[in-house]
Amino acid sequence: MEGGCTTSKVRLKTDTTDTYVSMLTDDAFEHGDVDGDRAVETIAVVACRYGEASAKQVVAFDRDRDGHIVTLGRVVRTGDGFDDIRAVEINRNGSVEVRVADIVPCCGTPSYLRREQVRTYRWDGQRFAQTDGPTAFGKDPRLTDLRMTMTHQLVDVPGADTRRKLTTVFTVTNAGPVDAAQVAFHSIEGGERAGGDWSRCDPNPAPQADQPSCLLPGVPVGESRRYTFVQLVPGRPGPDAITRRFLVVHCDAQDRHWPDLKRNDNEVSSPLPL
Ligand SMILES: [Ca+2]
Ligand SMILES: [Ca+2]
Repeated sequence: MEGGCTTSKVRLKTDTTDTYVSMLTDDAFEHGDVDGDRAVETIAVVACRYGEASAKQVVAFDRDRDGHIVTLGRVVRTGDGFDDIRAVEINRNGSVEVRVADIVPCCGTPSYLRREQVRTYRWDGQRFAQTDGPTAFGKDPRLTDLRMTMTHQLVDVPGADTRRKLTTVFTVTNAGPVDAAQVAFHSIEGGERAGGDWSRCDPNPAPQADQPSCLLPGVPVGESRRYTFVQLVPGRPGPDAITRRFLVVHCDAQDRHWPDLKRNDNEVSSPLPL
């Protein structure tokens, strides 16, 4: 079994248990002499789907003396530090160049998060070993660590208005290593907007900003910025009011939102149910 995929002793049967088996992908075969015997081998990408993703491996096939197709060896497979195989090519000297990706974007994960590398493998007489290209993805250099703290003030509104005026001040610090061109505040609504930085919010963020409550100019590395939001909230929380999790997210200049290197210090609880 590899990643939930059965790779041997598969039998057809009639019961309803799902058994995931490996099969050839739609990717074109590659042909070339990868073991230096002057005969051409075939390289194929074999995949086995489980859940949303597919486990993939690059396999080299040869022919034995009787002309039967036999497996020469596995070049590489997903799970060895990467999750996807995007392309395969045999280069002029018989090495296999595999374009790998760190993730398989699915389920709302934006595709720009994916990183790709070309890694080269060569048959050493017994197995395929990596001979060129990077061996790891490492930490994504595009991500940063924002931190948020909050102070607030809640005062009665003068006159007949039973509402109260809630002023929240968020201090956002960028612990690095990347400048945050913009910051997106999420889930901070909950009343009538009544001043502070609301008027500075981007009125029309791009879809990749993930529909924040407010998108504002961000915080360079090593610096802090204060953001103030004033809103009029009910004097007594309504029946649907909940303690919200106010969240700050790094957005780049193209409104693309990015994961945080350390997510748990990006959010604070609302000072009252909203
Ligand atoms: Ca060969
Ligand atoms: Ca953080």
